[in-house]
This record gives sequence, structure tokens and C-alpha cells, in this order.
Amino acid sequence: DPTAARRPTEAVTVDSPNLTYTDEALVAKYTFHSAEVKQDGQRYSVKPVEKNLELKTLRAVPKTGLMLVGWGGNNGTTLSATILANQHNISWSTRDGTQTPNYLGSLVRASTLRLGSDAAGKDVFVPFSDVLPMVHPNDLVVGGWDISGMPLDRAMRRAKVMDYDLQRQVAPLMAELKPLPSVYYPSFINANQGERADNVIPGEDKAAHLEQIRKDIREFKAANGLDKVIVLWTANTERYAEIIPGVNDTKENLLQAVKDSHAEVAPSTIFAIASILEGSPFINGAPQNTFVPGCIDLAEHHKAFIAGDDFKSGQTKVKSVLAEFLVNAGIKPLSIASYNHLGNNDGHNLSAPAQFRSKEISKSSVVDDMVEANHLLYKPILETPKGEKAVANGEKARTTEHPDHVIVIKYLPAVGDDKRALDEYNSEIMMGGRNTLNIFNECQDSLLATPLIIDLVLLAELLTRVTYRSTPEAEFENMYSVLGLLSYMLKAPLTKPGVDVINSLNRQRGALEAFLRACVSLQPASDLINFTQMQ
Ligand code: NAI
Ligand code: DG6
Repeated sequence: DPTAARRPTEAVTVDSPNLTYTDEALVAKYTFHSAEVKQDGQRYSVKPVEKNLELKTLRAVPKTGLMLVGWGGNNGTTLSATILANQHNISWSTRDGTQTPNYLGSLVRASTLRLGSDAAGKDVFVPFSDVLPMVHPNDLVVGGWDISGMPLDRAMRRAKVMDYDLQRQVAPLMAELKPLPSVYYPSFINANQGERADNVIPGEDKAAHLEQIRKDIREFKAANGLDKVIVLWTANTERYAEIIPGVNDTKENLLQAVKDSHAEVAPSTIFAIASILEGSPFINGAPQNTFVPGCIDLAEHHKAFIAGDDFKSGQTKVKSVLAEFLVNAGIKPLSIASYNHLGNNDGHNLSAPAQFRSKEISKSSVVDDMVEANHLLYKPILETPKGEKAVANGEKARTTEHPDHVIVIKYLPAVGDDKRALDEYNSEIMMGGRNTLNIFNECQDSLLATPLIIDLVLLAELLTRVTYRSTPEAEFENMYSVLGLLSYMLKAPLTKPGVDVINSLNRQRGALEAFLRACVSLQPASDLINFTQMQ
């Protein structure tokens, strides 16, 4: 059995009649509890619902490749330098002393979850990565594309993220890495990016571009002896593609639009289609609407995996905690003003209105569901939808009153990758009082975003190994194509069409924990006994 060597001995084993360990898989019986609510005016009737599921997780950890679109950018080079430093255990000197490599900021590699309590009632926490067999980031084989052909040692220097002494040591390893030529349609990114576009697939034929990207994925897989390849967009933010009926609304129309080299097919959508057709999960780390309806349709049809949009690294992550805290505390945010200035290439690209607009949409949407969850604070309103064009522009029809919410991003070259984010939360408190919170956050943008790439990849890979069924007679089937469980890492989580987005960071993390536990037949952890001491 060629996979036997990669089959781990799980750090966590569960002693339950509901969990079966076979050579191949963990098979868990799990009862999912929910509540069905019927509302009649101000009255609610609730029916507890139970659903029995069987979840099967393959134990063999595959040899996994990661292909980054935008490999030569700040995130791409930071990811490669970080993995190389961890693989080779490279330490480096800083003015504070010797720094050793790590994966801080990765939920999977640097956080724990509460497994349960020991016999003395003390909580027991385990690393997130120990619950189910997962790929280790040091084992990822990284490659990818960039419209800039600079080898990664020079691209890393251009990014100015890593300390000099680390750059010096990883440079010889990075010099061997060179991005593949990529798909470049200038209208989708800021014109100021043109000067680095020296590594592009020639011609105007989008179908030929699609075939080339598919070939690149296949060749990378074969050349590195990989079981699986995951593709992730960490390239420039694109403008929104216009949603045009007959062009990108169905899978058939979208594939035809590629054949016709239609102007509204974006490079990121070419990569998404190529990945779907090659059976590689595709993750979008930028805010644009790569996943036009036809692209989601295509993924569903092929039972392929997709996830997006836009890494949720700093300001928005804090917002998805703070806004929920305020609203759940019965405090009413009236306005949220979020300013950013940064001097990296991402900021340079975002300095044009169309690319800024994509980012503005993803950064703004994050409080919507929290606000809508509290009708005591925010009164329902009836604002009519503004039509298909408005939806394509990211505008949403509001059903409730909403805080004023402003996003500002300015390009300030001197601060480089050390982004500054300033936020003011202005809220109404009891008896007409006001509560104003000000936050000033400063950090290396790419050192917050890169661990999210690792989490997205490790979790997406895991989700490709989990299948489920709801009756013993049924075949096990794949998880649904849109990997909503990756929402924790994403600013504007993509969902199944028609399904509400959940932005709350706590709920997103809770769902991930609950899922991992379900795969080993454990119910979600509850604190009821700790708080009540009911024995
Ligand atoms: P960057 O500008 O340093 O890197 C982007 C790279 O993409 C560049 O090397 C560029 O040449 C390349 N590129 C542009 N179009 C391409 C195409 N069609 N094919 C292949 N390569 C292409 O940006 P950075 O900081 O690495 O961020 C990457 C993306 O992630 C941006 O869209 C950004 O908005 C998004 N993001 C970044 C976060 C962060 O904290 N760094 C957080 C959230 C999202
Ligand atoms: C400035 O807002 C540039 C952006 O690319 C952000 O740095 C990035 O989207 C991270 O945003 P946030 O809100 O998660 O910190």
C-alpha cells in the first residue's frame, strides 16, 4: 500500500462506539442537533431537530502541492521564505537577538482547542492540527505563476517584508524558484502594475490561456510526484467583472465566453476554471468576484472545491469580533470609520478606483449579519433591491437600519508593508450616551496574511478527504463545493447561492471546531457544567 507510510498515528484517539478506525479511514457516527423555528408575529414555536450523519475521513495525508497565483508578490515570497526557513530550521539575527522560524498566526499550527476535561475537572487543550490527520506546511511543495518573472530571491528583496539576515540565508534557495508566465488582462488591475508584467502568456486567446494553465497544473503535479494540487489566488486585486446574462451566468455560457475571449472573463476566473477542470481546489485570497455565477455552477457540476473571498488578516478580523461584541452586548454601533495606509505593491494597485472598490466591498460587508441579528437595536426597513447591476457592483439591498460604515485606503510608499489601520467605533449606549473606541493597528501586512494562506490550504486539503452520508444505504459523498468552513480566514465568505453569510469570527471558529469534533464523533464542547457545576 503506497500510502501506508503517510498514514499517521493520530495524537487524539476517541474511545467511542460511534467511531470506527479502519486502515483507510476514521468513520464517525454523529447526531447533528438543530432547532426549527416558526414565527408568527412576536411568537415563536421551536422544534428540536436531530439529523444522523456518518462522516468518513481518509487517514493517509497526501503529498500536496500549492500553486500560488501571484507567487512573486509580498505574500507569495513571504510564504516561500517562511516554509524554507521552517524546513531548514534557519535562525536569523535581529536587533532583539536570535529569531527562530515558526507559524504564528496560523489557526491550524499555532492554536489549540479544548478537547474536554480530565478526571480532576481540568480543561485539556490540544493543538488544532492534532485532531485529524493534516498536511504539515513544511511538506507543501510550492510553485506558481506571476506576471513578474523575477526569481523569488529578488522578488523577496523587492517585497521588503523579511528581516535582512533571513533574506540573506534563504536567498540561495529562493533563487532557484521562478514563477511560471501568467494570464494578464490589463483592464482588470491598476495600470501602474504594467511595468512589472514581463512574464505573461502571449496572445489574446482566452481558451488557449485556460489550456496553458491546466497544463501547468498537470505538469507541476507530475514533476513533483504529487497526489493533490491546491491553487490559490494571492495576485493583485482585480476590478469586479460585470455580470452579464448569457456570458457568465451559467457554466455553459462561461465556457463559451472563454472560447469567445469575452472581455469580462477575468484572469482569476481563468485560474478558477482551470483548477475546477483539473480537480484542484481553488481559493481566492483577493476581493474581486472571481466566482461569477457560471463559475460556481461549474464547480458544483464537477463537485470541485472552491473558496473565497479575500484574506481576513487584521482590521477586518478585529471588526468581526468587535462589532459582534458590541451588538451582542446590546450596544448600538452608529458609525464605523476604517482608515488604512500602506506602501506595498498591494496598496499601489489599490490606488485606482475600480480595484479599491473591490476591496471596499469586502471590507464593508463584514458587519451586515451581526447588525441584522439584533432587531432590538436595528429596526427593519424596506429598501428595495437596486437591480442586477447593483448586485454585480457589490451593493446589497438592506433589510435593516445599518451603522454608517466608511472604508478609506491610501497608498503611502514610505511605510512599505508595515500597514497602519485606524478604526473608530462610535456607539450609542444607555440613555443617549456615546461610547467611542479607537484602535490603531500597525503590523507587517504579509506576516498576518501568509499564515492564513497556510490555514486555507491545510483545511481545504482536509475537506477534500472528508465524505459523508445521511443514511447507511447511501454512498458517501463529497462536501459541498463552496467550502464555507474556511470563512474564518476570509473577509467576504463565499456561500452556496442563497445561503446567508456568517461573518462572526467566533461562530466561524466554532463551526470549524464542531466539524473537527464531529469527524471523531464528539459533540461540540460545552461549558454548561463548568459554569453551573450541575453534577
Ligand atoms: P502584491 O502586489 O505584493 O503581490 C501580488 C502579485 O501578483 C504581484 O507579484 C503581481 O505581479 C502578481 N500578479 C498580478 N496579476 C497577476 C496575474 N494575473 N497572474 C499572476 N500574477 C499576477 O500583493 P500582496 O500583498 O502579496 O497581496 C496579494 C493579494 O492578497 C492582493 O490582492 C491583496 O489585496 C490580497 N490580500 C492581502 C492581504 C495582506 O495582508 N497582505 C490581506 C488580504 C488580502
Ligand atoms: C489595505 O486595506 C490593503 C488591504 O489589502 C488589506 O491590507 C488587506 O485586505 C487586509 O485587510 P484587513 O481588513 O483584513 O486588515
